[in-house]
Amino acid sequence: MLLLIIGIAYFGYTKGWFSGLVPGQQVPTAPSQPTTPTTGGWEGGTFTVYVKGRNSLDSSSALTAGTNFNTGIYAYRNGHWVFLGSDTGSGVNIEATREDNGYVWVLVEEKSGQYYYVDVPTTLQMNSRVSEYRWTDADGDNQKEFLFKLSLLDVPKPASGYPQVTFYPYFLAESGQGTPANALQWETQPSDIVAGTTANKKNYIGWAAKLTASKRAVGVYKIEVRINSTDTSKFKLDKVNIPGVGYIDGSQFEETILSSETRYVYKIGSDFSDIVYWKIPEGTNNKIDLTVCVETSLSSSDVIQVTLYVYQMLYDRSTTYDSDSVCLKGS
Ligand SMILES: [Ca+2]
Repeated sequence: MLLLIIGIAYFGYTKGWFSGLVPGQQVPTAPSQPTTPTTGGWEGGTFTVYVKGRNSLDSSSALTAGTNFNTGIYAYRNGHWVFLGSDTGSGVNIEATREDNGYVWVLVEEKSGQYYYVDVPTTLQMNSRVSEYRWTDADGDNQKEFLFKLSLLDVPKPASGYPQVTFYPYFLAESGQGTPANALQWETQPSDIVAGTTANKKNYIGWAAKLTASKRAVGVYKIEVRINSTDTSKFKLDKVNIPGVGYIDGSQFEETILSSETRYVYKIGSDFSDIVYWKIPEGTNNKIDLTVCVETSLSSSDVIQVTLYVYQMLYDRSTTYDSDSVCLKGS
């Protein structure tokens, strides 16, 4: 047995299993992310950067920088954002320095009257030169926007002119298109329900919403259910289906009992970076399931009214909501 252990130990030693344990021997560490390109040293230089917008839900649609959305190219130097230039549709020459380490940041944000949300996941997926983004205020207007980190490393030098890089930010067309009431509409407004007098009866209220047209999206930041009663022995919010978030248990809503009603609030987010976007791609059913399940323990004369509120954030951060009510009756 002892021989076996010594044998394994010796074998392990020859394989370097214990190299990190030997005093004085350097422990190998994972290489840190290179800040210079592997082929030659990064020296900076002038680059022509093109920013070409695309519609995530409409591959035939091209969006022009400066016309359909705002953009700017920034470097992050010594803790400060430095504006380098902006493409207005035909490319812009920017000068990157050695300290930029081969990266610049492309700011992308909505433009007044153009009704587009920035689609971050699709932008990351469709640009091999972009691996991360930030949600920050780089242009100093006290509002955050998305910035995508664009690699300038290993860009081939053309026979003439500057090395060229094209960045494709993706966008979602906002459903309202300038009319907030159109951003979200009811697809199904259920009739009142006879819940009966059975205790803990589960009542599924089959609300559904729709967008004005396919190939559009709406940002949603809050869901609220209001019940016109304060007697919580008669009802319980069981579940709410919130597309893009989940079939959320009523216990995850914040309950507030007011003088004549009880409110349940589920806050999804507060700005473009953390809200959900309900999308209707072309050829898909324009129906957004918002089923709400309320448990009731009613007497035959009870009637409680349940109202669903859906709060939306439009392309320009303005907000709107839709609501609809259904009564649950004891008989
Ligand atoms: Ca800003």
